[in-house]
Amino acid sequence: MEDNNEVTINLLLGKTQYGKSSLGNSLLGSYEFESRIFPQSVTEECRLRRMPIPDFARRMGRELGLRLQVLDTPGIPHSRLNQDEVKKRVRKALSEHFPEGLHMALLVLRADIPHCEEDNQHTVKLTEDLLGPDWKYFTAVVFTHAERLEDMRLTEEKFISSAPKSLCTLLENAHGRCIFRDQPHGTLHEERAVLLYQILHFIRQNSYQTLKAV
Ligand SMILES: Nc1nc2c(ncn2[C@@H]2O[C@H](COP(=O)(O)OP(=O)(O)O)[C@@H](O)[C@H]2O)c(=O)[nH]1
Ligand SMILES: [Mg+2]
Repeated sequence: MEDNNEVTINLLLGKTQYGKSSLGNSLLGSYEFESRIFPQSVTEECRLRRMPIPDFARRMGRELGLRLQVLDTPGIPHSRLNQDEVKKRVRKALSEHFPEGLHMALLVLRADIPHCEEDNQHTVKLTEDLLGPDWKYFTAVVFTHAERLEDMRLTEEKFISSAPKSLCTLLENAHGRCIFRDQPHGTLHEERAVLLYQILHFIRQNSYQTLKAV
């Protein structure tokens, strides 16, 4: 934990239309990133938003503030940018905005569509490419559209045990750090509290270390 009792998180990675920008808004508790259903990629530039959350918690009699930083990124594949261009933009944003490194990258996947071997291998390669070999210690998987689990009559545990091998390997690599996110209901602030609680738990488990981008 930094001296000023502040932690900084996150980078959002994942495919177009998987819900990265929408998740970023929930993390910030505010509609900061454009997020909508659309036949083309909506996000083209990396965007950083900062949000101070005063009095987030108390520790040893002291108020603990949180300075949240969320970096939204264009997805891969992208409808207008080639893969190298997206990587270039993400790398540039990482070095510009996180010179001290980042606490947690969120790899956004969807719970409502099948995960194919090739897709998952590609996701791992991309994450490793952008974050380096230590990505495994600093990445959590977020499954959006998890409200559909009910339609599949699956619990979160059953979903994971029914997942294809490559997805299980991906989750193992991420040391089992995984969050299921439902269609946002309730207020953004309520969702933020739930998400931050889980992410801060992962960050605490890492003793607040940061990953320096490669
Ligand atoms: N039902 C449902 N819709 C979601 C969820 N997450 C995101 N969406 C919707 O999916 C659409 C695309 O989201 P967006 O954040 O723009 O995706 P991005 O391309 O990854 O940034 C938006 O209409 C979101 O409201 C979720 O967990 N459940
Ligand atoms: Mg987006």
